[in-house]
Amino acid sequence: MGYKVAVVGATGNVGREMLSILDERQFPVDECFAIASRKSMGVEVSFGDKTLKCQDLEQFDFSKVDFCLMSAGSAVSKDWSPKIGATGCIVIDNSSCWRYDPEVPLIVPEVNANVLADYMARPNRRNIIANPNCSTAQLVVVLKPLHDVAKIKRVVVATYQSVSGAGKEGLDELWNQTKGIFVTDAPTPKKFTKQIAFNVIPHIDVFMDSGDTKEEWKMVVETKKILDPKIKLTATCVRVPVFVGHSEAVNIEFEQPISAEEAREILREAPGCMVVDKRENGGYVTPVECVGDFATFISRIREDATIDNGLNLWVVSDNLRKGAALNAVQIAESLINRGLIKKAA
Ligand code: 11C
Repeated sequence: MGYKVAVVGATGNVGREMLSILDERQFPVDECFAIASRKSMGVEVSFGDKTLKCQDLEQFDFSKVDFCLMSAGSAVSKDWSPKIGATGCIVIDNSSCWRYDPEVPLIVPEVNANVLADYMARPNRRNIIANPNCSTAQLVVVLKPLHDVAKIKRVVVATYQSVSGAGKEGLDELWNQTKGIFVTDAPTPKKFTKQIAFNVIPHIDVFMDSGDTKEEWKMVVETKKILDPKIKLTATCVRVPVFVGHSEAVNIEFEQPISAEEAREILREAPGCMVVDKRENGGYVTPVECVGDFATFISRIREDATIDNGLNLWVVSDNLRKGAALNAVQIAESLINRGLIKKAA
């Protein structure tokens, strides 16, 4: 008595995580379909203890499924998400293609799942729900419970983003360069603009006219759409030689006073958050420790004495999970738990 789910982009890093998370969370799946481009037809992917053979996106009948978890890049989403949505299937889209469309809800369930009821009541909805960028998802999960108590005025964030955010090519480039530096010569950068092994690069996505990168712009626009348009946010997004797990150094200015101890207590109770904050050697979380976890970890919670009502935090999460696959599955769970979805015939 479950649902039929299609994962589009099933051979990619995020697609594989989607399949794994559906199984780990015992999502009520009656039937699961792995969908990919024609060149990956027949490729096998794991779904729990089963193996699924990829089917061709162009040939698949989406009218027979309830949910389509879409992670095949913006170009595919632009073309396919509206077509799939038109069949009645709910598309949860992980690309940046639909996020900024005012008709499409952008959802992080711990923050704004309440928006879903209005959306599902709209007769002319396109059946597309957007997943945010990974660096935004983990940030807003932490900002929301603090905002509810002390109202956030301004956020200054610096990110330390893993290469898996750039897909398999990003992972391969870090691996090959790291080996190359010791064994022969480091291969010339292809996916990244400069050497990523033993280096950091203050550039993710394209440059905008303002001088910000699009990754930085996304953090601003998405935080406003998901949490509160009044929050001012400025970001510097940096690629670091870490395989999986994005980290963020976050400075927050609040309207009302809030102590580090109060923030720690609030975050301990907050959905999706896990506080690990001992003021001793190793009493904080680093990206390698968050891999494979569902939580967003918060460490180094302390007051910023240079401003009124200021706090500093260190936030770490698995970017392929909370930043992508987990959030998408949670959106589907929210629709089910709120009684907002009917099963496909
Ligand atoms: C990165 N955040 O780490 C990007 C990946 O808008 O969904 C995800 C891009 C997006 O490179």
